[in-house]
Parts: sequence; C-alpha cells; structure tokens
Amino acid sequence: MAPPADLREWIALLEREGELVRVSTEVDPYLEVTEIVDRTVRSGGPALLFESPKGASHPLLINQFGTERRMCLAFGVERLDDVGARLSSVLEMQPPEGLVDKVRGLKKLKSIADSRPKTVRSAAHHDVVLTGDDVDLDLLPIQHCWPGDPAPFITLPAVITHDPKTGTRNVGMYRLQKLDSRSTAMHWQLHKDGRMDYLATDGRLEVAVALGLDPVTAYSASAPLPKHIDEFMLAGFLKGEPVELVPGKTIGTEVPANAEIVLEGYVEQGDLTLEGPFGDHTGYYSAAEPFPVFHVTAMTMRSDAIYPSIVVGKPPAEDAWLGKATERIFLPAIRMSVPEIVDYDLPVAGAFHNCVIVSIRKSFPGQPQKVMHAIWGLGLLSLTKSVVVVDEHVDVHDYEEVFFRVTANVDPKRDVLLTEGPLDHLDHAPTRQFYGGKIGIDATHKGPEEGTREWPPEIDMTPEIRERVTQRWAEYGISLDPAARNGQMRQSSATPPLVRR
Ligand SMILES: Cc1cc2nc3c(=O)[nH]c(=O)nc-3n(C[C@H](O)[C@H](O)[C@H](O)COP(=O)(O)O)c2cc1C
Ligand SMILES: [Mn+2]
Repeated sequence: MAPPADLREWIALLEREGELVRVSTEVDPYLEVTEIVDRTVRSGGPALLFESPKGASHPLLINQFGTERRMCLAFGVERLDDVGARLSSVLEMQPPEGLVDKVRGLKKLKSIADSRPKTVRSAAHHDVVLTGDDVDLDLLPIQHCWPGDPAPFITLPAVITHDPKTGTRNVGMYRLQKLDSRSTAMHWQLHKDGRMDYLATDGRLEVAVALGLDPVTAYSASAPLPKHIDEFMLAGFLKGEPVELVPGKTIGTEVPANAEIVLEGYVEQGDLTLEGPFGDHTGYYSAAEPFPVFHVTAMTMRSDAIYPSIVVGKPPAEDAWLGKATERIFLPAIRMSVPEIVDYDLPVAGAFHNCVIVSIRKSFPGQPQKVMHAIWGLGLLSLTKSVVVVDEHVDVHDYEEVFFRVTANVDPKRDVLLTEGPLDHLDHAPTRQFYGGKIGIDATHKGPEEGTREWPPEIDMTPEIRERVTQRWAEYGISLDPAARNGQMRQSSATPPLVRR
C-alpha cells in the first residue's frame, strides 16, 4: 500500500485501522496533554486527536508515530526493514546482465529520478494567509510540555533552509520555543545542517517551517542525511511520489503543498535569544543556551488546519519509533561503508546517541576496534558514546543476550577501548559540553590468532534432538507458557526513590 499523501489521508487510515482516538472534551495543552500522551505511549496506545485544545482554535494530533505498527502503516510496509531493503536495492545496484536485468535497473533509476521534489501551483494551506502583524501563533495549540519548560514549544516541525553557498535544501526537525505571537527560538544544535546554513550566511537566512505533513515527509525531517542530500528527495523516494512544493508568500523558500500550516520567516546573524530549559529526549532538562530568533513573516494554513505535536522526555516516548525507523532504514547504507556489520541496535533507553550495539562478521584481529572507530566516524553516529561489538550470531536486539556476551566474553583490561571525541549537544554527562570520553566494548569471541587462549565452544543442543523433542512434545504432557522469561527478576514495587543531588 502506498504511504498516505497528506495528513488527512493519514488520519483517515489511522481511524480505519483502529489506531486513532478523537478526544472531544476540552484538554489543556499546558502539561495535561503531556501526561495523557505519556501514559498512552507507555502502554502502546493509539494516536490522539484532541479536538478542543484549551485556548486554541485548531485541533492537536499527537502520538501518530507511537508504535511499530503505526510506523509501518506510515511507510506502507510490513516491517521497517522493508524500507531499508528498498533503499539497499538502489544502493547496491550492479551493472545489469541481460534484458530483464536492464529493465529492472532502469525502473530503479527512474524511482530515483522521480524522487526529486516538484513545484506545483496551489496549496490548501494558502487558504488562510496571515502576514506582518496578523501573524498569530496563539491560534495554535502549542504544547507547554513539562513543568520546568519556560514556554510552549513547537515540537514536530520540518524546518527548511538553503545553503547560502550551494543552494542545497535542508530539512531538519528542530524544536521552536514560542517567544511571542510572532517569533520563536530556532533550536538547531551544534552538529546539525540547518545551523551550518545559518553559519554560512553573513546576514539573513530565510527559513520556512512546515507543520502537519504526510507521515513519511514528516519523518524525513528527522533523518540524519549527509548535508548535501535534500531530505525531500528521501521522502519522495520512500513515498514513491515526489514531494510537491509551492513558493512561499513572503520568502523564496518553497514549502510542501500538503502542509496543514506553514510559518515563513528568517533568522539573522547575531540575533540570539536564550532558549530552554526544555524537558528533552535525554530524560533531563537541557540547559538554557543562546539560539537564533526565528521571526515569522507569514503564517499560512488550511482554514481547518490540524496542528501536529510530539512529546519527548524520559524514554520510551513517541520519538522512539522515529529513531527506530532511522535505525532500520539506514542499516543498508551503513553496511555500504562498513560491510562486516550484520546488524545493529540503538536502545531506546540509550536515547539513541548513548549506545550502539553492533554485530559483525569477524575475520581478522582488531576488527571490532575498526568497527568502533568506523561508527565514531559516521555522520551523526559519530556522537555515539558507547559501542558494544558482538559476533554475527548474537541477536543485537535481545539485550539480555547482549548483557550475557558482554559479561562472559570481555576481559575489561584487554577488551575495553577508552577514547574521546565529539559528543551530542544535549549530553550533560561530560565535563566539557560537546566533547568527552567514549567507550568501546569488544564482546566478540577471541582466539589464538588474537593472542589469547583457545576460546571454549558454546553450549548448544544438536538439531536432531531439538527436532525430536519438538515432534514428541505433546506426548510428554508438559504445558509451558512460551511468554514466560524465567531468570528475569520481576521489578520490585518497593524500589527506593532516587536521591536528587
Ligand atoms: C521529535 C524530535 C525532535 C527533535 N528536536 C531537535 C532539536 O530541537 N534540535 C536538533 O538539533 N535536533 C532535533 N532533533 C534531531 C534532528 O531532527 C535530527 O538530528 C536530524 O537529522 C536533523 O536534520 P539535519 O541532519 O538535516 O540537521 C529532533 C528529532 C526528533 C525526532
Ligand atoms: Mn540534512
């Protein structure tokens, strides 16, 4: 099934699939929505359309991405790996052999050519055009997410800029703290492409913010592509349809025609404000820091525009599945430069940049260390704080098993690599912001070729006996609960509270 063309189609699909609840009673975007969503996300609950957010004239959609099933519905796939597979079929193209192969190759090339965004003439969000003093962010149900936040934040935007030197478009998901009814802060962090565009201008940089897109285009704003690749190209490729763009009303920047709401405006060199603190996806409040002011010159929207939002906080939150989508979609691309990688996992509890578990096909000494360094040199993965390397047969998504390998196979003196490098903007642990320690743990099997003793064989039953027992199970008369995971302690309800320092 093709991914939804816009937010309306997406909402209709969610509703048909029993994945959306409309909340008609009045709910306050000040903290109340967060508490409702937090409970809903943690129990794998539905997307929520708050039809009467207090004090606003537009409904608020949230938790659209909050489960694996919804993420798959968004991309029109059975499994998120299927999205990665589509990408790898293009990345791994070989010179064709024979006619059938050539035709297949041409189809793939066409799918790339068709991913280029195309300009169209009209957009439903041009129904309402507010410019100058008429711009009014107060019309929107912008969420005040956490008690320690100083203001409401727009949390699910696609921020569009162009590189002043090359003209290349960038689309990033950077939160916007509301400053007043006509301006926000622009929270592009140190390592992000939008910020590079900003630093490359010596004056003003036009910025457009699109809100309420089809789910694949909205996702693409969060995708960590190399700077010279337009995220709308990725969206077009994944949708199988080009992203349609219309020119802005007050700026040259083009914006998706299917957006519910668009903010047009600019940021300027030297025009900074204190942004934050903000209850962030790290599970902590990120500290207030200077960020550019985004001046809104036009606000355009559908007359019945739906405002999209997301709450981040202590993991797991809704953004877990945006991150998992990236993990799955980018695996083939990562394998292109680090081919020994079999699979990897970024645990949600590791807030994505804190930990990567990677399995490799090992064929020479030092290869786990090579892979650690490769990860520390790869795009935004370079910000990873800890890398755990296991052998190819270990399931990286089974954290119990990974723990078993790390504790069983590691000589801490020999197998732990401590180094340093760039760290995530939001990481509060290092002594200095942006830079600090990194740990690599080699939990692979070692052997004489690596200068160690003979590695002992792993215990496993023979396939013949396994098969025999499976065949005969009914005869034994033993009934078991397949979901039980004995050996794992149940969480004690009497856990003492953490002492705050
Ligand atoms: C819900 C959500 C909110 C995010 N907020 C921010 C943010 O405020 N600032 C930021 O720099 N990155 C934020 N990110 C991460 C970026 O969107 C991501 O790193 C993306 O790759 C940035 O685009 P770029 O690579 O073109 O810079 C957020 C991601 C998600 C899923
Ligand atoms: Mn980018």
